Amino acid sequence: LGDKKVTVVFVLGGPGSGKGTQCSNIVEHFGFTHLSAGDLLRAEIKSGSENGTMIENMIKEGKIVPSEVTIKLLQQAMIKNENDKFLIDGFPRNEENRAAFENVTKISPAFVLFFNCSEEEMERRLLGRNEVSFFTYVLMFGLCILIKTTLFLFPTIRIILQGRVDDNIETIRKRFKVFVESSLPVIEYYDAKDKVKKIDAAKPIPEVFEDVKAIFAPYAK
Ligand code: UP5
Ligand code: MG
Repeated sequence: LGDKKVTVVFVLGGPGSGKGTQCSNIVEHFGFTHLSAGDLLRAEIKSGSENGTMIENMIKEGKIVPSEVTIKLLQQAMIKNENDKFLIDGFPRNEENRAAFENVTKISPAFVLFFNCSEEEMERRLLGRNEVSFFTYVLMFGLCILIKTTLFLFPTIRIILQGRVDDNIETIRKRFKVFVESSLPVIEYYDAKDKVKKIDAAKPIPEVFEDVKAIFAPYAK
């Protein structure tokens, strides 16, 4: 990153704990730039990069993509963006991610926002997210027939509406296991340094954001 001084907040929590949802709120109110490691990896798959197939296979299995790949994407995104305040969502996911990021970028986070939520609730949310896209899918199918567009448009619509390949019960279980075994130790590491701000993420979205707001107050625009 050269001479650029940046403020970084790591946003961590289990799959479906609400990281992405709350990051959007923080962006709106506090002028941070949201970098979701998962979104960057999914964009890399779509771009047809040489690593695409490897990344896709790892995401389908709920495994953690090698640090070099993710760190490069995060670094590029931070260099490209004018902003100096970043929310890094869903990274670091294991000790190796954490150590490599600090070594390569020399950045340590201002703090770590940790969304704490039960697996039961997270599972409900993730399965619900796929249901929504399935519903939209059926709706679009009906619409296609209704307006008599021959179904040639349908494959395109299907790609646009496709839910996440990892929001099925088998992969969700794998993601939970990886979270407990590999990602929780990262939160413990930062907790020992007094850097973790833990949020009860089981509450409704606006209530969670009230708690988030209190934490970000010093960063008000
Ligand atoms: N929702 C949100 N908040 C709610 C609330 N308070 N009450 C009720 N509903 C709520 O939310 C999930 C769903 O819940 C949404 O429908 C939302 O409306 C609802 P979201 O905000 O999307 O939760 P989030 O925590 O962002 O869940 P996500 O599924 O994105 O978490 P993951 O950590 O699993 O996904 P991520 O994209 O970070 O990673 C995916 C995969 O990429 C990983 O499994 C891994 O294979 C790979 N990866 C790496 O290898 N390395 C990385 O560094 C990052 C990712
Ligand atoms: Mg997310």
